[in-house]
Amino acid sequence: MSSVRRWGALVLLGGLLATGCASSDPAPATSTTAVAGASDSLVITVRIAAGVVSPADVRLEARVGQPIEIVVDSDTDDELHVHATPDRTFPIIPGAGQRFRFTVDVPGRVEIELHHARRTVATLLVRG
Ligand SMILES: [Cu+2]
Repeated sequence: MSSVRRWGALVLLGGLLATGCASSDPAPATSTTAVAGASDSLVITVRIAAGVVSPADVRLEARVGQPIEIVVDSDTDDELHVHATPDRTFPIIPGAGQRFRFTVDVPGRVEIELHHARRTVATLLVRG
C-alpha cells in the first residue's frame, strides 16, 4: 500500500529532523486510528509575547487518536515541533488564533516544543 510507504518515509524524515532536539524513544509507526468526536478534543493554548512563552512544560494526558488542537497567539515567527511518531512541525507567524490539529498514533511521552524560543510548552502522556 502506498500509504504504508508514505508513513515509513515520514518516520525516517522525522528521525532526521529530530536531531538536536530532546530525543524520545523510537517506536514503530502505526496506521492512523479513527478519530473520536470533536467535542473530545484536547485544546492547548500557547502564547508567545515579548519573548515570554506560556505554558512552561505543562503535563497533560491524552489518548491515541484523540484530536489535539494547539491554539497559538504569537508576536513572532517560530516553529512548533510535536515529538510524536511521526513527528510534526508547524510554522508559527505573528498573529492570534493560529490553530494546529493533529492526533498521536503511538503511545508514550510527546514533547511539544518551540524551536526558536527553545522552550517546551507541553508534554503529553499519551495512552493507548
Ligand atoms: Cu523539537
